[in-house]
Amino acid sequence: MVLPVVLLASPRSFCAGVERAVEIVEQLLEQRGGPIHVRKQIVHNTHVVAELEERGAVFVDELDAVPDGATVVFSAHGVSPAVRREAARRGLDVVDATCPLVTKVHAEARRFVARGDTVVLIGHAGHEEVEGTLGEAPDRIVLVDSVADVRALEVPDPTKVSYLTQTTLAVDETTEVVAALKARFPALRGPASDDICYATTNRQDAVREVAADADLVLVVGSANSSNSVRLVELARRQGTPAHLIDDVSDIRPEWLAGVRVIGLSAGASAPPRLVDEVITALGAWDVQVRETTRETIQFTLPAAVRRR
Ligand code: 2E6
Ligand code: F3S
Repeated sequence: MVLPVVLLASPRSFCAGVERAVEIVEQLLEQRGGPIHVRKQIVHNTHVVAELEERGAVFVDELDAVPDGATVVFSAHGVSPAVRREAARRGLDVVDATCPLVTKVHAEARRFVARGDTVVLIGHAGHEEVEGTLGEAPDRIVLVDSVADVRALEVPDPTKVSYLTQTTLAVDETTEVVAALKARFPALRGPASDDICYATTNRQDAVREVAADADLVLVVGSANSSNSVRLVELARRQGTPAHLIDDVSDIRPEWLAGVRVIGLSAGASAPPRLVDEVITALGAWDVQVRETTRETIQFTLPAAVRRR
């Protein structure tokens, strides 16, 4: 068997928002001891969740599973104002791990609604980030997922429409949806800069680069991780077979038949060590890093967990 060359996409794996969210839970466990309750998965990765669970984090679906007065962490994907109100009513000690770039989208939603616009949120139904953003003004924000959705859209005043996006969408698909919105609503207004976050954009650029030269693309990430799934779809749209793997054990031998060059990346919520394990298991004879940009962004921790 010919050992493969691995083209390692860079940037890949943890983004600044995930680093911050995981660090918040780790610090709380260290400073206050377990159990620390977390509403929803802190980030959409089975390994991150399992490791934190082992250390004393308790992941719950809703606040009613959190004891009165306990500490609860809000996940990186954000929450609706209704969830914040409920936590306050219950006297819960909230530590908010919402990514600052999601918080920015919530602020835009409130600003656009306040100026009287219907807000069109481009995103995927049922995703926690989308649920949280919609919750800023459920009767004034409408969700669209595609150009077809835009065509079917009815708004009270077509001259007063703004758009926002989920942070983890495919850049190319979103450009098409925004163009369709502009065609239907020429007075459309949007955010000052894209809501698709820097980490999503950078990981897509890097995967595009490796997919062009690879026979197969593997993306480490969990099935419910929107940004990870987008990376697989992007590679496939380029014509390169691609698979999402939670870890090395998901790799099927038949995927590797006749494959000489493997493009490898990881979604923003996938721990770097899982990528190392894949490289080791593939027995690559050469690993070439394809860096499309270098990330330096870091977010500060909330005051509640900052080390004094
Ligand atoms: C929060 C917001 C955006 O499914 P998705 O890609 O949104 O989430 P994760 O947890 O896989 O990635 C990080 C993240 C957190 N992205
Ligand atoms: Fe935030 Fe983007 Fe990561 S929204 S959590 S920096 S994928």
